[in-house]
Amino acid sequence: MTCVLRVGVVGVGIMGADHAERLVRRTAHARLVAVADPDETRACELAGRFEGVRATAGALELITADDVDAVILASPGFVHEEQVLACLTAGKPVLCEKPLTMDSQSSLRIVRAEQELGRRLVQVGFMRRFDPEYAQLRSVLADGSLGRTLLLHNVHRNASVPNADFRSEMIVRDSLVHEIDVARFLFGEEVVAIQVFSPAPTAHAAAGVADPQVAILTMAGGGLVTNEVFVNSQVGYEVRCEAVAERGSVLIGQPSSGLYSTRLASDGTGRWGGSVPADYRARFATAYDLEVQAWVDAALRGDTVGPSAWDGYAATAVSSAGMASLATGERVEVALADPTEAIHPVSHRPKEAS
Ligand code: ISE
Repeated sequence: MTCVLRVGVVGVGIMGADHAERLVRRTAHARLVAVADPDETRACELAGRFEGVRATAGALELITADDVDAVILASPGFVHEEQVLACLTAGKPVLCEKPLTMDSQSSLRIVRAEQELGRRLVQVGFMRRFDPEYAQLRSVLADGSLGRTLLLHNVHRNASVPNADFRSEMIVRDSLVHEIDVARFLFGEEVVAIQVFSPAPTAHAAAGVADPQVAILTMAGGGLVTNEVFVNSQVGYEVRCEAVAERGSVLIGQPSSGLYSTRLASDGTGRWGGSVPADYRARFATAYDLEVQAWVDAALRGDTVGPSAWDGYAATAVSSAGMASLATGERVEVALADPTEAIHPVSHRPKEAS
């Protein structure tokens, strides 16, 4: 058995650079060997921060390279299908950032290609599943002590979005998609319908962008999930979740720090409190570390764990329905393929509550 996984990272934007740093500094049994990006200058700049890492403009060249055992895709969603399929053809484990692809048909092609191959190679980057609080919440709900789960309330706020290209649809496809996966993960069921509401937008959103949005998901067993997604909240990255069950509720993601701090405010009064994380890298640092370590460890064992291609496909199918709902305000049913087409239809399914 190989004891070090040689990894290539495709895409050198915020997440690609973060994963490269993580692989080099904080991941055991992994070695970053190459980074790829169509912007070769940026790729060289990232590679140059580390010893012995090469840069290329060609994602496919990196994926097929002999010295790359496994690949992290942190490229934009519209190139994922081609790149994930290339990893499958090369027989290499791939950790693909969300969304798996831009629409459900292309995600389904990945599910089918993996099934044809006969073994799992795809892990989708829904990192909340690796966050200790989300994992604990799932265990509490799954052990049945609170009875059946009835409701989830998710809050997802970003301080701001990187550019004016971040339109209303992207709030559904790139941001809400995390909460869609959370709903599937915590309920252990598929989402059967979605309705997206657009309240009066904040003055901080680009013209014509519906921000914030509220999306209501209906789960297969009848449970409901409310999701507030607000990507120009100005404040910071706030992500929390409250589950309501028959005999109690559980809230995670409350701001906390080991420090109780006080300070004198400019108006002369004493204040207490901490800071809000600036973005997802800080808020989910532990989750990302655990996610990548689990991926590396599994790849070295010849295995794949975590959110599957089916999970990526199902989330994409719900967000596609969400984009249709955003356009009309109507509730849209989610059509999913036959789950037996997947190798692992619903991963991490909670045990039946007693
Ligand atoms: C970004 O792509 C992410 O994945 C973040 O977690 C999310 O909060 C943000 O809204 C997305 O743009």
